[in-house]
Amino acid sequence: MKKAALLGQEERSILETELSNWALLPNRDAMVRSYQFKDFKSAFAFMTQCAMHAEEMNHHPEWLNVWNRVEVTLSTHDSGGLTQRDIELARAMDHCAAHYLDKK
Ligand code: H2B
Repeated sequence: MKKAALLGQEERSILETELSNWALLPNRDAMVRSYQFKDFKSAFAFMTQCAMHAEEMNHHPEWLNVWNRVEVTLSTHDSGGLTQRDIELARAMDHCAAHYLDKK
């Protein structure tokens, strides 16, 4: 598959608008967000739903779960940095999270 192009400056400004809960890492071309749910069950249900999306998109998060918290790092390994694929996965994850965060 052709390598996805790295995001340009213009495209990265979405991190200040729609995806303002995400932040750029200082030491790596990647974006991070932390989600906090009401308990482990919600956190894991969220992860299960995200896993299905990730597999469908063939784009996978780096993540860490500690009880009700899920820390996510997104970057396109094949391209060595942020691409549109990360934006799409971030959107999908935020969409899934909204469902569980509402029930906090
Ligand atoms: N996930 C992420 N985050 N970046 C990738 O470059 C990537 C992936 N590539 N999931 C896919 C799978 C690739 O490794 C397979 C071989 O298609």
